[in-house]
Amino acid sequence: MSNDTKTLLAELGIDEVNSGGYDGSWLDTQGELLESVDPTTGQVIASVRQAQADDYERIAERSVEAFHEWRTWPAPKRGEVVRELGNALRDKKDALGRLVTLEMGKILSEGLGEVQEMIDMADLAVGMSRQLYGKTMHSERPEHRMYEQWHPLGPVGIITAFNFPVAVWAWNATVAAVAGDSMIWKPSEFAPLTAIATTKIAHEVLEAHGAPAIFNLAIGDRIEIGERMTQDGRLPLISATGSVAMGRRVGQVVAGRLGRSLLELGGNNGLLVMDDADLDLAFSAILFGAVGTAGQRCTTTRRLFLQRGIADRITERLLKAYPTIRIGDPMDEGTLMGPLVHEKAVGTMMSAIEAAKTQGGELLYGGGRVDREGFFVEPTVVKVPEQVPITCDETFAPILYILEFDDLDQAIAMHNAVPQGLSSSIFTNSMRTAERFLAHTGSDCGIANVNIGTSGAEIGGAFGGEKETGGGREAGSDAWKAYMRRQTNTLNWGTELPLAQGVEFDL
Ligand code: UN1
Repeated sequence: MSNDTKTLLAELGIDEVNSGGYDGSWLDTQGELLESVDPTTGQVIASVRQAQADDYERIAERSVEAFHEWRTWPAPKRGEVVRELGNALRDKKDALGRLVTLEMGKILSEGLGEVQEMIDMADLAVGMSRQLYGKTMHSERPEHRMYEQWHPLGPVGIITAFNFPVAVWAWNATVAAVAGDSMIWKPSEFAPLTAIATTKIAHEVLEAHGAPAIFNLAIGDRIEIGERMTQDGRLPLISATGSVAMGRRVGQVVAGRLGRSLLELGGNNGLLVMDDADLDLAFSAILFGAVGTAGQRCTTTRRLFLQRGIADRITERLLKAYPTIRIGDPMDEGTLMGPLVHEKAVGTMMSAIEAAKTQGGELLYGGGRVDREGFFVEPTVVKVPEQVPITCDETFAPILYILEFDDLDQAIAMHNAVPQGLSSSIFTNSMRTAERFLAHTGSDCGIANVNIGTSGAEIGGAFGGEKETGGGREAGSDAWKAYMRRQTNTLNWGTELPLAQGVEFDL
């Protein structure tokens, strides 16, 4: 391990072996050792002693206690704590961003961007803490008042994926905190160290403000922690990010106990380029969308729809650019693409490429593994004659499928003919075409952009998608409502008791 890495881990309080459970203090967990592997080298960075059932029980109990105290704090006071969390993240932005890069392999600029996303969320949530508005209605009865209030909901279960190991926690945690909730975080088993570092930062902020331990952590396996959390009636909301298979399970189990789930699952994002588009803009967006984060964003551009008139020009330009993409250590300045997260992801990518070939796809670029240590692959371009089974799947890897089309209606139909519905975009200079794409008969996704790529959404909007993407909305806009319970109040300040709907009931 380099001295730089040692200094980094020391700065963030990461030891050689770390506890995987936190409930206000770090638990003496006894579960199996989980190794965190640097995908750039394949070497172990540090290990985590996972939480087990009894640890989980303790964490859940303490989270309920923390909730009971935290909900009595006025929302703007809760906002002040979240402001301090944002400031603490500002102080640690460089170190935490580096740890994200080290542990999951996204390039440093994106690792830092991820921490920036947490800071932005904290700022947004501070504002929200004074804007948890309910509506006032006009009662149909005289001398009555009707209104709604939003109350804290309870301890929230947060399940996150490796690809945005800390930003997605912040989408949930900052909003849940101002909403008055405590939480239990089950991070990805492929990014446990960033979760520990984040929890340590949050812990200091809570301590400094005498706040209860609302930001709890349970690192452990799917059965021991994930299932237990999903089945736990003490958690009224489970917010989960990850695969469709995982979300289906979480959704079913939580629905079975009539709890709420907020799901952010797979995407299979399409980008349309029309003949009249600004091709320079489109080209840059495709490159970032398809290659950024080594194709491991849920918003990654996976399907590229090119109108016939410009299809060859864009394809040739991409094929010239792909060989110049600098693949390497994500920590090095100038690297554009780091490794995939683990060996299994490399295998999954290779199988998808094979499937594409047997389904009529023509491999235009890449398709292989890069011959070096770690989990590096070539960014890949495959041209497919039409939508085939593999283009309907989300493969978490940098494979871009090119499809050509004649007219917009045909492109929209192909675009929507997949089970997922997260992000989408169109490049055009025609106002009519743009509006047609954004209309109810256009893109069926939760996110639809014009002259902007599919990935890299700002936090101000509600993030999430339709169909198998799960329907959840996180981050900005009114996504906070998922973390609170709505109460409708009707208050009679008169001397009569008129009944609604004109019902008479007199003795
Ligand atoms: C994810 O991949 O789970 O829009 C989230 C984006 C990022 C978030 C991606 N802001 O690409």
